[in-house]
Amino acid sequence: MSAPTKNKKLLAWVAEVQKMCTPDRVVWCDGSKVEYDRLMAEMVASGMAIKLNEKKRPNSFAFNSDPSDVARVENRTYIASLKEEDAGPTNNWIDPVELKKTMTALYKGCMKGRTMYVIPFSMGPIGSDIAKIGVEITDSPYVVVNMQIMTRMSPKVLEVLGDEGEFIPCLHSIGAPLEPGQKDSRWPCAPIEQKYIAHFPEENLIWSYGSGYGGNALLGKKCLALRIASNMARKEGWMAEHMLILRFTNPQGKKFHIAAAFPSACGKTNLAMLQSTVPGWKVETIGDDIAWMKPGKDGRLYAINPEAGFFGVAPGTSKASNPMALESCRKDAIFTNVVVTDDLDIWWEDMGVECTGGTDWKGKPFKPGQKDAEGKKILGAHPNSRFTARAELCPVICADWENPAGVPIDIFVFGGRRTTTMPLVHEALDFNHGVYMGATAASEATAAALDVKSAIRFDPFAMTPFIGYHAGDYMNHWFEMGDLLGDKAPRCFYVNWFRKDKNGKWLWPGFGENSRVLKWMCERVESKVGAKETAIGLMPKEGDLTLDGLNIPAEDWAELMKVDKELFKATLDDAREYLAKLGSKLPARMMVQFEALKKRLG
Ligand code: OXD
Ligand code: MN
Repeated sequence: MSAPTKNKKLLAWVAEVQKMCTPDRVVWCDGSKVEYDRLMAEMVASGMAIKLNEKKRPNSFAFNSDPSDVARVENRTYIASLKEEDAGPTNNWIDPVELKKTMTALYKGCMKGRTMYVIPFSMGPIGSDIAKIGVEITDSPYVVVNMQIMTRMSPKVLEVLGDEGEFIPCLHSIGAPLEPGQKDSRWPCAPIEQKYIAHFPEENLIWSYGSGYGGNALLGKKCLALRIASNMARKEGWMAEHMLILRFTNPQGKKFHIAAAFPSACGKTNLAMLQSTVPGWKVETIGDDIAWMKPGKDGRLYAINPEAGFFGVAPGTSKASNPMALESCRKDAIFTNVVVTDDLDIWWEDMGVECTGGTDWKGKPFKPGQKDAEGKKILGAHPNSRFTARAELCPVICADWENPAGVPIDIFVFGGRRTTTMPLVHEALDFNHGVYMGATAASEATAAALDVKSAIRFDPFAMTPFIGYHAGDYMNHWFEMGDLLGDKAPRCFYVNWFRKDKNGKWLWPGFGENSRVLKWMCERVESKVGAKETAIGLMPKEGDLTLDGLNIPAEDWAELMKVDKELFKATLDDAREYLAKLGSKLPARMMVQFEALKKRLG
């Protein structure tokens, strides 16, 4: 197949990879429907894909991965910067020269018996000055079809790239060469000790080997749009963040744009597609996972969603929790590691619909409610099973979601899952205080991740696994962006939807009702409401956060908004200990904020 580009750098790289990986053939991808249909037909024929019931789930397919290849592998993810101190304590560092040697040995001949696909793609609307072009080379047709949904793939990308343009090379192999006559497995991949998800920040280069799943393999997402982009953003004066973006419009038609960062299991996709319960206020989705933000000519911060689809966690997604996500995958969707029902539709735990039976994610017969020998419920869908859905199918997608100029961000929201201590909402005293709030955002550890000393896990800006450089430098970049934006910087808020009472009952209904909290934030921005100054920040005054129709008893509300200074003080040692791990790169301004908070707590 002749190459559809004259870009010398791209042609040279493709030739070099072809020589190293020795595929049987090379295919340049164009993102077309013909290409999508052909690859799906091939995967159905080989047994890798299951075509779902055309009447129930048009043009949709299900895949089951190998049980060893079901999630991002953080302990096999590397930042191979030239100097170790540039990767910092939150990343796995490895010497780039050594790593290239190891990985080159693995890549040698790794595509034997397979097709090498070349995927030019744009993260962000093609041609937007916030967007970036990447090219992924992969031997996985599953990756190609997912990239068609998650990124912009079209001949226009190569047009914009031109003969001399720059792109981010993303090399991926499942690491499973096929010998002549060898039967392929349904989900070929390499064993864990051969898996590497590697980033070379000085070269803006990504090398991934051995896994075919999610963020390990769809390299536009976490690898490019967060790890490599965060590093580029710092050098170029913009921001690449693990944030959803939404528009909230008030009854007068005034639009507010909110970017929010939450660690996993905090309902990020649900918030991005929230159905407002506040009369006259409307939410529209711009993105559910990643925001790229750049100062505009007017000095405000403009955000785009670099992705074109949602790669959402399936279990728990229901008509009650997120009807808009369900609607987004009503057709043209890919499902990975869910239950395929007897009538060839899909199902997962807490989907809110009945399932009479089917095949579980491991390919075994399944009926909900079955228990294993130890009496534990057998899960039909893997807890990290996913839907890949086109953003344009989301019924509440914002008309401006593909605006190349982006949308101006008014509000940053940080948060985590805390059953105690953190009130429902508080606002930062100023931007630098907001940076401290984001940097010390924490969630309660699950039993499996409980660390001996502390029951809370810090996850600054929900970026721990995605900061492509030293976390101290990253925090400093946040402060510097605040300096640059000055009084045009977004206002910062911290929320906690997960507070419980002494008996373990949720104090806040969450989901659509979270719109009441967002409304208060917007009214703060407009100076329509005042706030009560507390030791930790600014909080709603009596009656400013409307609770009509919620039936929240006064004592529950008081508990939800309580700032227990003693409890807060008890978390300060954990925060100091966490920040100290960043060593000399911890910005001095962070400790200024820490000391000020300590003093306010008395
Ligand atoms: C994701 C993640 O998959 O944050 O979005 O892990
Ligand atoms: Mn994410």
